[in-house]
Amino acid sequence: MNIAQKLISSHLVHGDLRTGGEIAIRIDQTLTQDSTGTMAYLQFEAMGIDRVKTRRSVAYVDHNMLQSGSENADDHKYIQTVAARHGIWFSRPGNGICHQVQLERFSVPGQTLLGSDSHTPTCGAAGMLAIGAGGLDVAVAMGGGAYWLTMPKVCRVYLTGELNKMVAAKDVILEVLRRLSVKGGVGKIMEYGGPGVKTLSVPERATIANMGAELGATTTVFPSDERTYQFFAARGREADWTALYADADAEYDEQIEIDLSSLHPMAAQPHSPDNVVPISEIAGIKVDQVCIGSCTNSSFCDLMRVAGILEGRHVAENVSLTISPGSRQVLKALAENGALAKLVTAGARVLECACGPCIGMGQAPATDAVSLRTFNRNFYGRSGTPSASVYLVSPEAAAVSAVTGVLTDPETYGAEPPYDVPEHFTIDDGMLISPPADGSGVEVVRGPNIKPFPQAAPPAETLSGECLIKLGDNITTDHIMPSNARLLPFRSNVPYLAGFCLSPCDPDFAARAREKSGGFIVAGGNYGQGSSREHAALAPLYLGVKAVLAKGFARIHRANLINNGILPLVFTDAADYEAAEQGDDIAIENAPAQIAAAAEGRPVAVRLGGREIEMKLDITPRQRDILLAGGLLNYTHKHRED
Ligand code: MIC
Ligand code: SF4
Repeated sequence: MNIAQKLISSHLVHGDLRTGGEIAIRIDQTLTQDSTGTMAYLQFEAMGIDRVKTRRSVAYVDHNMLQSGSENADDHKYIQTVAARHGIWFSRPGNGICHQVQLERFSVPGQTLLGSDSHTPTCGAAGMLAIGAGGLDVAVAMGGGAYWLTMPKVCRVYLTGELNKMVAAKDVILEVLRRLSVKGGVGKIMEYGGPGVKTLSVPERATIANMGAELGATTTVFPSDERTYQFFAARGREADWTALYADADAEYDEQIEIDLSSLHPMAAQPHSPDNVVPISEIAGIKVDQVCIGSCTNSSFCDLMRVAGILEGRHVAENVSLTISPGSRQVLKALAENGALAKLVTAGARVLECACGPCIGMGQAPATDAVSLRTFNRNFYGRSGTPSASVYLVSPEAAAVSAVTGVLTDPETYGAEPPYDVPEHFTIDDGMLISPPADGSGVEVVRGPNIKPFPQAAPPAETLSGECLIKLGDNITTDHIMPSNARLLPFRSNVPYLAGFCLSPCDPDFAARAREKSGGFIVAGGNYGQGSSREHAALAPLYLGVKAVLAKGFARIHRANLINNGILPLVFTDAADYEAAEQGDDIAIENAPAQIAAAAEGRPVAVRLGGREIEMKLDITPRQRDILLAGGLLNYTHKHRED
């Protein structure tokens, strides 16, 4: 077996390992962060379960950190108290980015992790099966329910050779994105193997696993080997380590090969992580801002390389350089060894250990600015400045360019400064709060910003309305439910957020949806790529959207639509998509019967702008029951009653 098959088969509670079939797996660990967490915990509370049934569940606060009003602090209080009430660990604001802290403190090779954040696969770097999902799926897993998914294909990424100096793990994943695109990983687990793997440390593997999310992959896995052991031992966690390798005769559905020594520094150009070119082809672009950090590139090793490059140099006058360490442990280690002083001396603006600029929480660039970021997403408008051009690069390229003031290929800049990795880090879990043995006495504090979430209802006999908007390919959840510093504080307030639904595509969308009492969305391929945010389904639900008619869907968003009772219908004939127009009348007669028949593989008859067309609703019997029950919460209640 390959590693993915080993991880799945040891957790399988339904189905078998045949590609494309429906499987269910037991979940050992869950994580939430604050921007998806409030909703996940409201949903968990609605399920009426007293204490989580996982081996470990952790609630992080790392996204909504700008307290420019009372909203975020209120949400933090809610999450802290609801966590204590139900047996969940709490990682306090300031302790770090969820994926970095989870990897450092809680990852366990061989276990499963479900997180309400699309970059949860980061822990695949330590041999976990770590999957991102919507809040409702995570709530169900906290209650002991299995996680259901389609058995993915397994694509081996066979690594040979070794990275050259100033070439980084970031360049490996940018190369994979260049080759496969943001749709290339859909329905797949990316499994790294080959002799090149042992040349990569766990933090380097984490960069690669993290950005597997940008391929649309279900997750990414690495073996748990000697290097993994070193990572655990340096953090006093030897006891959590076990070995995990693919069998010598393991088979894979697909394979790509990368010779690490052939790679050169890359950049993903605006506005997509797969718009990748070698930096040498575009070097010289004047840079206004450089941001180093995020769950992709904020490890101790990343920041040590940055400190080495910046030592004795200064940030160019035209550049603002920000650095967000991934965790308090990273920050502390940099403080203890003097690297922090080098960063500050060079003119870096050191920010909190949090997502920060990656999710547009501050540091929006100037109008028309060029911003180099070590992050994972450069979707249109995500930085908070729609006219900005965001390029994704390695920490090395970012640091070198911060000094030169123009986009610079780090290979042209001189030798890579060496640095030492401590054999043992100072361990301080003082910002992690373990839950009380009995939480029944804990009072859950709900601020005024926490509003009830919209709940789906079983489908009506006829679903009818207008095509409210027609969209193109690769619409991200940042388009559907933007998350800038002004909107992120309202993640517990769907009625307010709904007013901004799809606003980057059409500022009048929400008003139109309200005026028409709901309707339908028509879209191209890979609809809903990016974030796991359930709000991209909850806001349309609140606005009365009954179905999305698209050429194709991204995995997590599709599950979020079904979990919230919205039909994800797929065009079987591209001409039908071409012919559709905003304002077309749409109707689906006998909806419940058609949904039931769709689970048997039958097409769904849709009247679209006066034409009768057939669409595909590719659902399993369980998904049929979820849709007919009016969403996952109703389905879960019903199942418990049965
Ligand atoms: C992101 O990177 O887009 C986020 C913010 O971390 C999201 C979660 C969210 O929208 O709250 C993600 O990746 O799932
Ligand atoms: Fe946070 Fe950015 Fe990572 Fe999302 S991608 S978890 S916003 S650092």
